[in-house]
Order: sequence, then C-alpha cells, then structure tokens
Amino acid sequence: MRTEQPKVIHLKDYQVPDYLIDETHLTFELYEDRSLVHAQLVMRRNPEAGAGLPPLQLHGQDLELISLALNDRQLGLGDYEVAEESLTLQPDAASFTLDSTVVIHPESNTALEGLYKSGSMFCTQCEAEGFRKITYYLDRPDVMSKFTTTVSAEKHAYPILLSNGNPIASGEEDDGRHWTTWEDPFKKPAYLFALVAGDLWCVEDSFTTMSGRDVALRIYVEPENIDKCQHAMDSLKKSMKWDEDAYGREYDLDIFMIVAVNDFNMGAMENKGLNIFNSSAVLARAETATDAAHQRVEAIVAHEYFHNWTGNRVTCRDWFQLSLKEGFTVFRDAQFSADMNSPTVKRVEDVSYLRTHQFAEDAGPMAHSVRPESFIEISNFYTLTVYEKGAEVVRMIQTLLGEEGFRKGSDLYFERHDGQAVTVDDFVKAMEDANGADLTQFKRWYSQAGTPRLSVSEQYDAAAKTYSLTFRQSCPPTPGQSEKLAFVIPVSMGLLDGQGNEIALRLQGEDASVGTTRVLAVDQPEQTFTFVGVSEQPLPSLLRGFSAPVKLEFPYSRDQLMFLMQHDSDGFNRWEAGQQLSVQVLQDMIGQHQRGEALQLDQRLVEALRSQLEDESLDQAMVAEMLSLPSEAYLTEISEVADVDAIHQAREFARQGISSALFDLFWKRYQANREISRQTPYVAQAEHFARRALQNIALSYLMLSGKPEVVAACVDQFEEADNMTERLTALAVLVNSGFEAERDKALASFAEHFKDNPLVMDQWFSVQAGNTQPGGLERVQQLMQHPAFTLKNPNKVRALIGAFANQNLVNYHRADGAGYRFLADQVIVLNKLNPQIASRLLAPLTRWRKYDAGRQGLMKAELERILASGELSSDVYEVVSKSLA
Ligand code: B3K
Ligand code: ZN
Repeated sequence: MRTEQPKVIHLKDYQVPDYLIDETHLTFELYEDRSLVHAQLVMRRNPEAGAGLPPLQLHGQDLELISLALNDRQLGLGDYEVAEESLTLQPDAASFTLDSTVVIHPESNTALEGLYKSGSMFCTQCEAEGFRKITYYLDRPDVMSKFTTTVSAEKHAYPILLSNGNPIASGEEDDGRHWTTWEDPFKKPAYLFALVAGDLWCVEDSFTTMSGRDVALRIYVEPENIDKCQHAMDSLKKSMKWDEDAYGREYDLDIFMIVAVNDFNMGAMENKGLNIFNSSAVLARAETATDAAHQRVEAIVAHEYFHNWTGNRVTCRDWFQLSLKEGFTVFRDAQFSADMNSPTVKRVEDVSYLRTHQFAEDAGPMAHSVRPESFIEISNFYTLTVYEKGAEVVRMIQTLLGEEGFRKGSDLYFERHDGQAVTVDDFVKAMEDANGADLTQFKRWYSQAGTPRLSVSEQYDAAAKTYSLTFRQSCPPTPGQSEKLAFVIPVSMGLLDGQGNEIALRLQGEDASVGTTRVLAVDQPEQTFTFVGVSEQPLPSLLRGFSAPVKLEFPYSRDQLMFLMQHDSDGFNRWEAGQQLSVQVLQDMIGQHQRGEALQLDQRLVEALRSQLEDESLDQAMVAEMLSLPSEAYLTEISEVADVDAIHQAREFARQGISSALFDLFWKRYQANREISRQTPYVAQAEHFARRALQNIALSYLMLSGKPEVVAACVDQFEEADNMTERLTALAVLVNSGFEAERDKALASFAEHFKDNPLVMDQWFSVQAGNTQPGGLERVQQLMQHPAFTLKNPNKVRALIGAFANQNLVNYHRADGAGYRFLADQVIVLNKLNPQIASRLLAPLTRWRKYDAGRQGLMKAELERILASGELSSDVYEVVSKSLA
C-alpha cells in the first residue's frame, strides 16, 4: 500500500532509460517464512541517454535490503538511498556490476503480484510492474536483458523448479534442498520473467516446427488435474501450426511450458517459454467444463502462445503502448478461433461483447484512448478498450489494406523490430511502408477515445438510376477530450434488390462494377458515395462483419430488417438485422412499461424467430444466437437513462411470448438434439457446440412454460448428461424457475458431487449469483459463508460477487441501494487484500450516470464511502476518484 500521493504518469514525459541491464543473474532461495533473492545485474550507461553518469534509480517495492555491492565492493548506508519505491546510488563508471540480496514474503502476498504462493506452490506474476516486488531493478519494458535464474527449495515439497528458457544445471544439497538453473537466451523485459516451484505433474507432447526443430511441450498441473490437460495441449499444437501458416512465425526455444495455478488475477500470462495460467484457462474436460469453457481455453492458450512474437520478441517501449501487443494479439487469437470454429459465430460473440462492455467503458468516466495519454496505475489499463477495441483497430487496418497487404505489413514489422521495444507508431509505420499507404488520419483511432456514431441516409434517383449513401460521423466528448476529429471508418457494404439478390457495385466515376461487397473509407465528417446503374430502389447492408467499432444509425423499418435477416449474404449482418429488430421491439415494450401500459409483443419478431427455428438447414449455432435476445446489459448500454426494472420486465415478457408461441418448435428441436447428445460422446468441436447451443437455448425457453414434461426433461438432462454444458444449463434453468424442490435437490447434488473441484464450484456460485428472482442479494450474502467461498481467490470473487453485480442487474440495482452498499463493502475489504481485483470489481459502481437520480445518489454515496474508508491502493483510488470527477 502506498503512502505517497499517487502520481500521474504521462506518455509525453517518456524518456529513454539512463542505464541498461545486459545480463541479469538471479538466485532464489525459497522458504516457508521468507524468500531470499540475490540479483547480479551487469549494467552500463545507455549511449542513447546522453553524456555523464546520472544517479541510478532502481525500482523496488516491499523489499528488505540485506546487502548491496557495486563491482564487488560492499556498499554502506551512506552509499545509497532507499525510499518506499526506489533505491538510488551513484555509479562511478559507465559499466558496472551490481549485486543485491533482498528478503521478500511470498507466503503473505495476497495481492498475487510479484512472487506469491497459490496453495502450496510458488509462482510469479510480473506484468506490468510486479518484478519490482521481487528485486531492485529497472522495471520497465524498454530495458531488455538476458536472464539466468537459479531456484532452490526443499525437494520434497517442491520437486519441480521452473523458470524461463532452457534448464542448464541442477543439483542436490545435503539438507534436503535442491536447485535448478535456467537460462533464457532471448533478452526480455522483466515483466516476462517467471518462476514456479511446486509438487506438479505434467502432460508432455512435442511439436516439430516448420524448420524441423523439435520442441518439448509440457503442461504442469497439480496431480488431481492431470486428466484435464488434453484440450489445452491440442489447442497449443494447433496454435503453433496456425502461427506458422498464417503469419510465418516459428517458435524459438526447445521447450514451451504452461503451468496452471488456482489463484491468479487474470486469465493467463505469456512469460517467455513459461506461460502461467489461471487453472480456469487450462483445465477442460467434458464432465467439468462447458463448451464455452473449452473455447475459452483454446482461445487463451492461443493468445498467450501468439504473444511469443507479438509481445515477447517484439515488445512495448512503455506501457502506454500496451495495445501494440494486446490489441494485435487479441486480433490474432480471434482470427485463429474463427479458423478453428465458425467464423460468423465467433464474430457475433466478439461484437456482442464489445458493444455491451467496451462501448459502456467508452461512454463512462474511465474512457480512454486505445493508446492512453496518462495513468495513475497501469493495472487499471488492462481494459476492454486496450484489448478489444485495440483488436478492432488492427482489424480495420487489415480491412483497409486487404489480407495480403496486412501480411506484408506484419512481415515487415517482425523483420524490422525483432528484439526491440517499440511503439504503436512503429507498427503502423511498418503497415504503411509495406503497402505504400498513408495511415496518418487512421491513427486517430489510437489517440481519440469514445465510440463514434455513424448516421447514414439514402437517396434513390430512379430516373438517373443512382443511389447515394450519405454518412455523417461524430464522436461524443470523453474525459479530457471535448472535440474529436474525423476518423477513417471502413464501411464494408452491399446492396440488395427486391428479390434479395446482391447488386453489382459501381461508384460514380468508375468504369466497371467492383464486386458486390466493398469497403467505403469514410474519412470526412459528412460524405456521400453515389452508386450508378442501380435500376431499382435497393436495400443497403451496412457495416458487414462489423467492419468498424461504431454505432451505426440507419432508419430501417421492421419489415426491412426481416428481409435482411432472410436475404443478406453476410452472415453477421443477418444476425445483426435480427438484433436490431429485437432492440426495436424491446424498446417499444420498455416504453409501454414506463407508461404503465399493458406490454405488447410485436408478432413480427416471433415470426422472424419462427422461420429461423423451422429452417433445419441453418447453422444451429447461428439460430441459437438469433434466439438470444439482446442482454439486459446491452439494453442498458443503449439507453439514455437505463430503467433497470422496465428492461427486465420487457425482456422477460418477450421471452414468455416467444416461448408460448413457438413451444412446439422448441420442443421438437430440443428433443431431436437432446437425443443426439444422449447418443454421442462429448466432442469439443464447432458442430457439436452448435447442436448443444440450440438444445440449451430451446430448453431455457421451454421451461418458461412450466409444463411438467419440460420440467421432467430438464431434470433428466441435469441428472443424465455426460457433460457440463448440458448439466449446467439444466441447473441454471432450474435455478431460475419456480420449481423449488427440483432446484434445491439439483443444487445440493451438484455441490456434493463437485465439492472437491474448485472450478466447477465457481460455476455453481455463478449460476446462483445470476438468479434474477427477488432476494438475490441475500442469497449471495449467504453463499459468501459457504466453505468453498473465499475472498482470497479471484475466481471465487468473480464467480459470485462479479457475476451478481454484472449479470444480475435487477437485484444488484435494487432501488434501496443495498446492492451498491454490498459491493462497496467488498471493495473496501479487497482494497487491502488484492487491489487489482478490488479495482475491477468496482466497475459497476462507476456507471452511475446511466441511472435515475435516486440510484445515482446511492451509487455516488458508496463511491464516496470507499474514498473515505482509509488508505486506498493506487488501483482503487484512481478508479473511484475518476468516476466521481
Ligand atoms: N499480458 C497479460 C496481462 C497482464 C495483466 C497484468 N495486470 C495477459 C495477456 O493479455 O495475455
Ligand atoms: Zn495478451
């Protein structure tokens, strides 16, 4: 915890480091009540930093300095200065060696940053600034060094000792201890350092790279999880192959290791050669992990693996450039998942997530550009904007340059910058240089925050056979940025004739038509594109594949949306038309609720969904997506003032109406798919995901009928399913139903069966946290007393408290403010225990401007109570103070 006033760090103040560290030699002596870290740093003056020998200031936090020597000369108290977060001394030559020994306390590190214990194992998390909690160092990504690491620990408790690179020596000591030395031949910034010591088992495999080198692959887990690693291993091999094929990138060490740990602040970490993963992002098998969990494991394994090139070989100059590695790597993992599964389903999932959560962030008090200008605590900037919007920005570059041009650009980027710490500008420059393109204006996507609005109007001239689209763009003000300049918005589009056929597209001035889908680069505040040779009034299909992260406005009628749902050649836009239709229908009903009128469900939505369900030739996963009404969170995001109760009532009423109108169809599709599930062993592949997705959404609609045959089918699915996807859906549906006896029995038997599996218990907590029936807060409070719950484990906090505040909106936003008070209480406790988790948990309180005056007051009061609650971590302080500003 800091006692100094939190400082604001600005991008514009960036300076190259005064000193460099060519070699880093670390020795760890791990004990139960303390650990010793010896560091030998081979350093020199940075020639790029100018003349003279300025004082050397190293980062360090919570370290107890035992000894310090400069070129083998022990330094005394007068030779250096130790402050709360630094150690300063005066070098006497341009090259020198610094030796330090510090004592640290991983056994009591609950922030899970630096070296800490997860259960009985030691592990590390250094990104972004955790290495300074391990030893005194230049803990910044532009200081890249070659590391050797020796780990020593008691042999019986810690038979496995791991670090980055290749093992080069090991030995035993007389006192029951042993040691291993690892050498990483690639220079790297300290944030990619990793160490693991524990009693672990491993699953082994190998991969032969495109140049014929054999790489040993190992996944280390606690012994009870050894049967849940195969899916991650398969995903790793697919990722290695894919990166060779899609980007020409080959793996570079002789060994690649993944370690699963239970206590982890996020999903996983790409440490060089030694990825450390939240166990939830590694472990998956049919009985314990859902289809969604399988896909998440595949995506995260790929993401961390891809970082080996986008992040590790080419790293970030400073943390303002975080999206350089994260945006690009999210884009790469999305391409990979699209190739491995259904591209349209993947796109729909990503866009729904972006529009619900990133758009909300972009409209809230923490809004920042993809490359932020300043921060207090960098941990707060691992955001949806840096990751997901960052990936959209890379995707737009690909859309503008084409796939081939993009690949040329990425080749040049890797060739130019291998082994360097670079900036977003360097990335864009490589894209420009490889294509002879000018992306100057495009780069505003990196510097301007907020979600642009793009409103479109049309004009058809039957006599001239011309059709014009006029685009008007604007972007709302965000903190620190009141005025925005025009973005370059790639609009992929097509035109449909009255039969639903695509019209060949020819712009005024062109000699011939160019395909039926094309990209218009909208780069002015207002701009018109005119198509010629258009012999009937067309219907435009705009922003195909969601070609830019904007809010598109076009005055489609409901009949036009139904037409697009049927005929658009772009799968994404067929889904999008369905979503827009649902939004229009639901918004009408929200208004009816607010005016105290009886709710009326527009039957056109029911009929549109009926035709989806009737057509058995359609991709079942897409039908399931179509049937999923926009979430309450998304309806909140697009509301001016969100009326939580009206949104919930309207959506539930629509679900009821759809359920009763389409009962027979749901029942037919459900039974057919359930029968196949019954007869088919679980397979984690797209077509099986699709079948189960439709089966499960059908079940959730069917249960709204309360018919005994459905309840019996649901209980049967719960009890008999051989996989977690079917079992958990049945449980969730029972929990949200009024069938108390069946619900209680299912919850109890599930908990009894899975009590020793923490990841499955997380799902048990989440399902209950999401129960929207009255009394949600009390249920969550009671569950916090359950023996399987602890605030010390981030997965538990997310599964119960996070799920409640983010997904159970009617209960969390209770009009008396009890939900807000509860969340603030947890944040105050977690602020001391784990600041990163505390600050993430806070997000639902920061969105107070979205709600009515009563709720606004209650939410603000809780933010103020947090601010006054005592010493705040910089993480929590930054989010609370910015959201009250
Ligand atoms: N790079 C890490 C995130 C580290 C977060 C530090 N607070 C995981 C990832 O994006 O791959
Ligand atoms: Zn990443």
